[in-house]
This record gives sequence, C-alpha cells and structure tokens, in this order.
Amino acid sequence: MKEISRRKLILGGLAATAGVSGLGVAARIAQEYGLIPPDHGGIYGLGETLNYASQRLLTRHSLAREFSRSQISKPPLANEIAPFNEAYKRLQAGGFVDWRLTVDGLVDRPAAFSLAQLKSYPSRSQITMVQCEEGWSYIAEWIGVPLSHVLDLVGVQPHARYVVYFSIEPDWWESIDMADALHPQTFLTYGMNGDELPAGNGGPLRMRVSRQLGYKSVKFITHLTVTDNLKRFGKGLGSASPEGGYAWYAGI
Ligand SMILES: Nc1nc2c(c(=O)[nH]1)N[C@H]1C(S)=C(S)[C@@H](COP(=O)(O)O)O[C@H]1N2
Ligand SMILES: [Mo]
Repeated sequence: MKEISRRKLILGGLAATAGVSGLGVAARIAQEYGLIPPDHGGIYGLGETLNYASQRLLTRHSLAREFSRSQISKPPLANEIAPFNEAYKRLQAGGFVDWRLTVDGLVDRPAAFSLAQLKSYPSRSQITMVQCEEGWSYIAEWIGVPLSHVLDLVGVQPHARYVVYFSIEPDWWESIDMADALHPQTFLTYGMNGDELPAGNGGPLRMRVSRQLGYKSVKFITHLTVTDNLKRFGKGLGSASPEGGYAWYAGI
C-alpha cells in the first residue's frame, strides 16, 4: 500500500511537472529518486530520463508477454549472424568446453562458470519476442538459467546497481539495472526452441532481457560485472548502444 502510494506520488509529480513546467523539473524529481539513466546527457536526455523513470515506477514488476508454442516463429529468422572472430571459432572448434562466463565486480565470490555448470542449475524457459529496433521481430522459446540465480551464487553486494555484460564480439556490451537483472524473465540462455542455442542466435550463451529491445539481448556472452557506477565503462553512457545513438533503456 505504502509502496503504491509513493509511486503514485512520484509519477503524479513527474507527469504534472512535465506538463506544467517542462521536462527539466521532471528530470530533477527523477534524479531525487535515483531514476536517471546513464545516457541522460545526450540530445534526447530529458526524454530518456522521463521514459526510464516512468517505466520503472509503473512496470517494475511486470512481465514481458509470453506466447504459446504454436506462435514460435519459423526459420529462417531475420538476423542470425554468427560471430566470425578467431577467439569464437577456436572455442567452437573445441565444442565450447572451454567457454567461460566470468563474473566479477561488486560480488562476494567472483567466479568463472562453464556451460556445463550453468546447465546444472535449475533450467527455465520462456516463449517471448525478440524485437529489433529496426522493426522486425521473432518469437522463440528461450531456455537457460535466470540471471538472478547466478547472481545469488556469487553474492551481489548491497550497493550494486547495474550488471554490465560483454560479448566475445568486441564492441558488443550492454548493462541493465538491478530491477531488470533480478527480473524472472532475464535469463542466461543456452537453448532455443527445445534445442541447443544456435551460433546465429547467440550460442553458446546469450543474455536474454525480455522487457527490452533486441539489442539488450547480447549474444555470445563471456563476461559480466556488477557495479554501482557505469561511468567507468566505455564512454560512460552505460553501454554500446547510446554510443551509437540508441537509448540505454529500451523498454518495450
Ligand atoms: N553479440 C551481438 N549481440 C547482438 C547483436 C549482435 O550483432 N552481436 N545484435 C543485437 C540486435 S540489434 C538484435 S535485434 C538481436 C537480434 O537477435 P537474433 O540475432 O537472434 O535475431 O540481437 C542483439 N544482440
Ligand atoms: Mo536490432
């Protein structure tokens, strides 16, 4: 009850000030509640802040839509680009037995997980849509371990705010806040449509962030780090996407 009325109050404040006194005041309220996204400094900064802040307050606990098995898209799918770098090919040639997900940062027990280890944890699946910012989409069953399970294993420290994750493909890295990191539909996926996750769709390991656009679902994940400060990464905007002109927060 208390939580709901507090959210109502903040939202009311955001909406009213956006209408009456402009976005600047709304942004100040968002800041007061820690709802400023890392890419707020761009041209669309105020819009990004309002979008992120209002989404967080309204939909923090909501689920991305799930579909039925009959709605799974038939191949060929639109993107399906496999990485071509040498590091990937070497691991692929070895059947990915040497693939590791290293986890560090604000955690009590930094670790390196093999695929076999990740597969030994409780497996979950979801049938959700990957939506590209360019307009196309597809529906697939995603099989993996919830990111929250792995974060529990390493022991996330209380002041953690974001999870930053990196692909074996250079320049592909993203981050999400703890609300999305701990969300039940945020998975480290290793399977798709009842099978292994194909290389073209991010195998052997892909971050699946179902409440945001496709680009947040980074393929070929090898490393993730927990932080309270995104300024230290890249150009300090939170991920690769705002460096290329896309929003850090891409809620759908
Ligand atoms: N490593 C890596 N991850 C990536 C991409 C990529 O090119 N490389 N493309 C992103 C974009 S823009 C989208 S829309 C989805 C596409 O997913 P798909 O390849 O399974 O179709 O993957 C995302 N993750
Ligand atoms: Mo995309």
